[in-house]
Amino acid sequence: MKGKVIKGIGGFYFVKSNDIITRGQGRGNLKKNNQLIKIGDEVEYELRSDGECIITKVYERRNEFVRPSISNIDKLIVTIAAKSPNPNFLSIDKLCVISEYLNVPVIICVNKIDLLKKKELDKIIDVYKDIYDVVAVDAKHDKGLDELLKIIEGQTVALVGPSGVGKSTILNSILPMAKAETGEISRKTERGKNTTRHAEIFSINSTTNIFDTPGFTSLDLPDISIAEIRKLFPEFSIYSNDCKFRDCKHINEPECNVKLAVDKGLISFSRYKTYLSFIDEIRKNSKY
Ligand SMILES: Nc1nc2c(ncn2[C@@H]2O[C@H](COP(=O)(O)OP(=O)(O)OP(=O)(O)O)[C@@H](O)[C@H]2O)c(=O)[nH]1
Ligand SMILES: [Mg+2]
Ligand SMILES: [Zn+2]
Repeated sequence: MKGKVIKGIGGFYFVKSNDIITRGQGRGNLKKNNQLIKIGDEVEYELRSDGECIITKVYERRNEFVRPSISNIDKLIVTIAAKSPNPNFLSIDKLCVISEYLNVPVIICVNKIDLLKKKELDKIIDVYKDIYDVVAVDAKHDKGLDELLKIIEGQTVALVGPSGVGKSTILNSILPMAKAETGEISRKTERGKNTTRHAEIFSINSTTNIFDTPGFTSLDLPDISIAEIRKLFPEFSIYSNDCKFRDCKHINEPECNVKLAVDKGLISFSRYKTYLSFIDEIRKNSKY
């Protein structure tokens, strides 16, 4: 039988097929390495006499993420809080770069807009509004979710982002029957407490699905070279054709049109700073 893995807990997976959910485990080779089955996987499974199932095969994935360990999504909702916790632009941009690398479109969802003045909020939105779809919401008070719903209608999307930004609250606001657990952020550190422990897929309607995922603390860049990373900043592309050197890396080459665009404020300085620090990170990790 064919089904979809919608949740995994402690070596058990929950496979959904025609609205029936069966608990099971991976067979042999699949079982040895839990990472081999990801939430979102289309799988082949066999029912056992005790009502549980054995997953025998994972079908080819359209795409797969390492962290969170999910697969087969149409869009990634990079979720941030306007405040508490404050946005960490490096980790936001890392998620964007990973998604670009996998060819998965990004939506930036700024939550907790009730906690920040409009002027301050616009500074965050301005960094992304010309690059990605940006939605601003206040999930605690059910504001702005209609626009998010419009963008994700008919698709399978995943809420990802640091602990405490409100991913599970957004899910509950869209789908109250999800009843996902939410947790206060720490007053002292202003960080979330890793309330959500497992990725899980929730169906909003027959064609729209949303993954809630655990917050993360650190992420690795995809395994790419310095020459490749610039392609993962989509806003560079319209300027880079006019750099003097065709292979310009936009670091300190003369007549670099990307740097010029940064100086003119046409490319966000925050994003460019991220770009330079990703280059450093690749250099440090490179074996050569
Ligand atoms: N003021 C305000 N608080 C919010 C909003 N959305 C969520 N919160 C609060 O933020 C805290 C964290 O929310 P969660 O939904 O648990 O965050 P999460 O991203 O799922 O966190 P993890 O599961 O740990 O990754 C809770 O106390 C929520 O009530 C919002 O729009 N405004
Ligand atoms: Mg959560
Ligand atoms: Zn350049």
